[in-house]
Amino acid sequence: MKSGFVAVAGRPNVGKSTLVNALAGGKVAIVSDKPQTTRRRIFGISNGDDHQLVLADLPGFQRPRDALTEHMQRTVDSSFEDIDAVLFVLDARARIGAGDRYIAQRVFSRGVPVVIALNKVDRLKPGHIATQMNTASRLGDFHALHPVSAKTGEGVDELRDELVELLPEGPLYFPAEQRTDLSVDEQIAELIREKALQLTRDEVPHSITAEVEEVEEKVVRASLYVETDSQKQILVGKGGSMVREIGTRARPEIEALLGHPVFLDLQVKVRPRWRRDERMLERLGI
Ligand SMILES: Nc1nc2c(ncn2[C@@H]2O[C@H](COP(=O)(O)OP(=O)(O)O)[C@@H](O)[C@H]2O)c(=O)[nH]1
Ligand SMILES: [Mg+2]
Repeated sequence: MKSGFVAVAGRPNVGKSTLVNALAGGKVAIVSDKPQTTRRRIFGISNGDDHQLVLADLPGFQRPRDALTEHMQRTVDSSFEDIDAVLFVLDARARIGAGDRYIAQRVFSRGVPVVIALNKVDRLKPGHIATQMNTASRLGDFHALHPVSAKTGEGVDELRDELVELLPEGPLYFPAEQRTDLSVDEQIAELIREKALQLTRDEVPHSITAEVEEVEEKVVRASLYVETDSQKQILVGKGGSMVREIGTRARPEIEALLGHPVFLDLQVKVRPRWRRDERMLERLGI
């Protein structure tokens, strides 16, 4: 039995969470095209007959601007302790540049093998992929480099095999059927936040957080928090249309998670400056 921990590093939006989901074989981390979608460390667990690969999906490296981003960066730093390897994710569709080199400085100095995943190669021309692989290979002394598409699954099995190879012999750290370390309540809150992120833009996504109040037999009660009244108006929408749409999108995934139909009671609330509120951040597990 091989088992161990791999930290997933990379710029925001390169597809770290999508790749963790693909490697874990199911949705554990929410995904959006908004930066800061991933706010806390989430374990995505790949279980096989001969392995348990625990991937730490992380917020992107960033310069802290408030208590929220400071907590996020602290999470990133501490997640690099006691790991067996780093999975360094790059976006094949973007220019590999200063942002990636900044992260390379941090990941290649850890004394653990670094596997590079060049993500989003779907629908890219082979010549372009080759050029990007060449650029990626100059970022540091990597153990292996895999072109993958987290979206289509291309190259993901090979990448998983490579990572499992790097793990030591070890025990099961989680029950073999478990795919994440988030509680069911936390997973539901994340799914609701994902839908809210998909439907909002500009500064609003940064100001949204979600919390589950209660999961009963047939009802899930949850709240979306924003920081100002005008953000609340946006999230509620005309005659409640926006919050209804968020609920409509989230409910099927919540039902799949719980295994039965539920009514989703979703309220939008204002909590001024929650991003600077240490107690709120602690409550949210950030
Ligand atoms: N075309 C394509 N898009 C991807 C792929 N992986 C992720 N994305 C998209 O990239 C965006 C950011 O993904 P996410 O996993 O949230 O990135 P993260 O910030 O690094 O965790 C989302 O819109 C994803 O749908 C991929 O392999 N191909
Ligand atoms: Mg993410």
